[in-house]
This record gives sequence, C-alpha cells and structure tokens, in this order.
Amino acid sequence: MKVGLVGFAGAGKTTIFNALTGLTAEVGGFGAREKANVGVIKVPDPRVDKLAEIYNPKKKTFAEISFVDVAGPQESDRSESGLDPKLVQQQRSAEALVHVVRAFDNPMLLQKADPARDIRAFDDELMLTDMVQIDNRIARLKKEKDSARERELLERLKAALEEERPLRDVELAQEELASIAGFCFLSLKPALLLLNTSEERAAENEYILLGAPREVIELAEAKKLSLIVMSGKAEMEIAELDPEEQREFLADLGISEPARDRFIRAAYELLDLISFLTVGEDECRAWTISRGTTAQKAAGKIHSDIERGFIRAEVTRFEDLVELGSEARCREQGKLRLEGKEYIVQDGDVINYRFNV
Ligand SMILES: Nc1nc2c(ncn2[C@@H]2O[C@H](COP(=O)(O)OP(=O)(O)OP(=O)(O)O)[C@@H](O)[C@H]2O)c(=O)[nH]1
Ligand SMILES: [Mg+2]
Repeated sequence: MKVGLVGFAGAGKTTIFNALTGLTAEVGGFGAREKANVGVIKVPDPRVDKLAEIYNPKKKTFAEISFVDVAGPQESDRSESGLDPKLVQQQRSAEALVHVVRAFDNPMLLQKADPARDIRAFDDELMLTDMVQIDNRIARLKKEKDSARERELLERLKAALEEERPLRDVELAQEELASIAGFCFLSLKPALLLLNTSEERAAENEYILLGAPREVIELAEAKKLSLIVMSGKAEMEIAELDPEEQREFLADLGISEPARDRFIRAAYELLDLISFLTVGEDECRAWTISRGTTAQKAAGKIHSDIERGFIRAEVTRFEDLVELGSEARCREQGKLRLEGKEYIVQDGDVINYRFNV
C-alpha cells in the first residue's frame, strides 16, 4: 500500500516520515521543491512468524506500506489553481493521504499553531486542485461528441466540490469510480489526519490518545476523517534508538507503543484493509487486500496469472492450521474448504490457489 504524506510546509511531514520509517531524511527544508522521500515499512504480523515456525520457509515476507513525502506549500502562498502540479504528480499513485497538521509553534513560521485553520485550509487546497482539473476536462469535453455521460458525472463531482464536499464524500458506483480513476483526484483518496504536537504534549499520555483540542476533534468528525495524534519530533528521536532503548524511552514518556505501530493500525482501520496468508517451504507471507475482495481478485495480488487461470482456492483458517499443524491434517478434519472465485476472503485466511495458465 502506498501512503502519501501531505500538508503545509513546516508541519513536520519529513519528521513524521523519519519517525515512521526509521530513515533519516533531512528536515527543515521549508517547502524547497526537492525530490520525494520514499520509505517502506513492514507491517508486523505475528501470524507470519507463527506460520514460519510450522513451515520453516526460506523466506518470511510481511505486508508493506510505502510512504511518499514531498515538500508542502507555504501557508502563505496559496494560489487560485490549487496545489503545485509537481506535488500532485508525486502523490498521484498514493492510495491514501495522511494530512500532517502542525500543532506546535514553529519558530521558522510567522503563524502560531492553529490546527483547525490548517485542516480547513489544506482540505480546501485539495478540493480546489480537483476542481481545476474537472473544469479543464469539462471545457475540453464540450468540443467532443458522445461525452454526455462523462460530463454528467463530472458536473456531479463539481457540484459536490462547490458545496465544499471532498470527492471521497460523494457516493459513486463501482463503474463510475473506475471511469474517473485516471484523474487520481486528491480529495477522492481516503485520508487520515495526523496531528503533530509538541514533545511536551507527547508526555501527556491522554493527549496522545484523545486529548486533541475539542475544535479539532469536532472538525475531524464533521469531515469524517480519522485522527491520530503524535509528536513527530519525539517519535523521530525514538525511531533512531535501538529496540531496547526504544522501550525504555517510550515508558519514560508514558507512551505505550511506538508511533509506527499505532499508525499502521489506524491506517488499516481507515482503509478497511485485511490480510490473507500464503504458506510453503519457500515462503510464508502476508498479503494486504481490501475487505470484501473476492478470492479471484485477491489472487491477482500474488500474480496476474493466478487471477486469470483461477480454478479454486483451498482455504484454511490460520487458527485451525496452527492447531492442527499441517494442511493435510486440516483436510482430514474437514477444516480445509474449497472455495470458488466469488468467495469473499476473510482476514486470517490461509489460501492455496489452484490455477491453470
Ligand atoms: N517542536 C517540534 N518541532 C517539530 C515537530 N515536528 C517537526 N518539527 C520541526 O519543524 C521543522 C519542520 O519540520 P519538517 O519535518 O521538515 O517539515 P515538513 O512538513 O517536511 O516541511 P516541508 O518539507 O518544507 O513541506 C523542523 O525544524 C522540525 O524539527 C514537533 O513535533 N515538535
Ligand atoms: Mg519535508
């Protein structure tokens, strides 16, 4: 899964990027348009470890989240055409956006921290950017015949934006979504608010969980956005320590788990993601899919050949496999099911695909 970090310059995106990935990209760039930082983290999954104990594979592979961090616009230089096309380009392929919101006073910035202001302002930027793209497209379609359907859909999206509703709020059918996928609209991407607070606040355990300012919580609810709170700076310093030191440091600060783990959970919940597993002597592996994905579609995650040549899925539950110790025993005990292509994959399914190419 690919996640884009967005937000105004100096909000702490690169700091959060370092905290989440354990990398050491340079912070304090202040909107300098450099190339994007890209980093990948593994999603910890004890089920993969457990299965590896049974199969003793050559390789264990965890699901991954990759982060893209690009410089943000200055709070002051907002234009009528929305976000810089370069930034839009860099975030096109992101499947979800994390809006990093500054909740600390940054000595390099004139404006005091006002997270609610920035949440509104950045959301407006996202919507404006989409609006400009839609307007351009509609103008072009006017010259084309047979474009009535696309125009009708775009007009509907435009109407939502005019009411200050992001596109993720618009109810769209599968085929409508597919027909606009090429635009990569920013306000259509699922989004998470990440309130970046000062280190002092990080020490207040409650603040970490719920204690965001009431105005921010209400705004997040009104915008139907999940909210997580962390101190980028403290978490970045923690990420630089070795695991043992990390635990002590977190305990001192009264933080129960590192930002990274909290973030991963929030992201999975937000995006309604689940994992299925594959096992074998070569590899035990977790794969991330959206809840509601069919067995045939899920096969495509592994290889397009398996999706195309799908015959059936042999499915065992992770718990059954661990309890009985092998797929053969699961089969004997009636715990191995044969499922067709329409089967909806469940979190923790261990799947062996039969296919023919
Ligand atoms: N006090 C405090 N300072 C922070 C925190 N997070 C970031 N900073 C500081 O804020 C400044 C900007 O942080 P960056 O992470 O570079 O901000 P950015 O969002 O990547 O900014 P651009 O790349 O310019 O868009 C740096 O000097 C950081 O040290 C925080 O949680 N607390
Ligand atoms: Mg940066």
